[in-house]
Amino acid sequence: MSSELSPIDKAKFVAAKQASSYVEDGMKVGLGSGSTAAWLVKCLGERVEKEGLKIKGVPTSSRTAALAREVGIEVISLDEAKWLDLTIDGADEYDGNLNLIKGGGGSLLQEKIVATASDQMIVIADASKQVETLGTFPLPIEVIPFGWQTTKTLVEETLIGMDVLGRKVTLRMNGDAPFYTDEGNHILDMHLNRIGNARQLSLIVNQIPGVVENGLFIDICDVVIIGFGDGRVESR
Ligand code: ABF
Repeated sequence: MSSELSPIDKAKFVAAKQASSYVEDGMKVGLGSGSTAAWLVKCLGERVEKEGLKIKGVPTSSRTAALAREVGIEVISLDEAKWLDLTIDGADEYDGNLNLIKGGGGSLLQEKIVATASDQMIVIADASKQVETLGTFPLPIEVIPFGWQTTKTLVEETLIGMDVLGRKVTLRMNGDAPFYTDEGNHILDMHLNRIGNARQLSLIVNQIPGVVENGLFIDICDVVIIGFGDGRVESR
């Protein structure tokens, strides 16, 4: 599967392949969204076919659910699972403390719920996702559709007012037309460049009326498996 891949796809594949080896028969596994997590689902599908691996998968997006069924993984709801042994998902950024920015694909809410309801969370990522300080990638914030433009203003004014960042915050909707999540909410992208105190920012943003959740994953990730274009894999 890996011989003719581009360097970026090879990096994602080798990280996913390594992570798939952590999955044991009978596990209830949270399955992430995004292209790296799609490689994981494919690797698990190969184990279903070759070893008869039997797991129950809880997808974090409708796209992941479709792919999991396609490769023969039994898909159940989070409520049917009640709790998960392991969640494996991608990320947009990870820092030295294994804190993450996730949600670039618009599934942050289900991803955060599933990751939190797991004994262990493993992130799989190509090496380009590693950052010194979170924030280069725009921070996705999920807001309910009711008054979302007012919520956008509230978020800007709250952050600037509280001088959490001490500089102008630029908020943009994800694309031109409203981007709807699986739950029918909207995603705002907060362009911060760098986030000095991710834990504090996450707590403040989630207190703003209309905000459902944000893409900062603080103290949730246990291991990051990093793939490189030359086929190397590292864990931290
Ligand atoms: C999901 O996939 C999201 O949380 C994250 O934004 C995205 C990463 O996508 P990719 O693996 O394609 O870089 O994990």
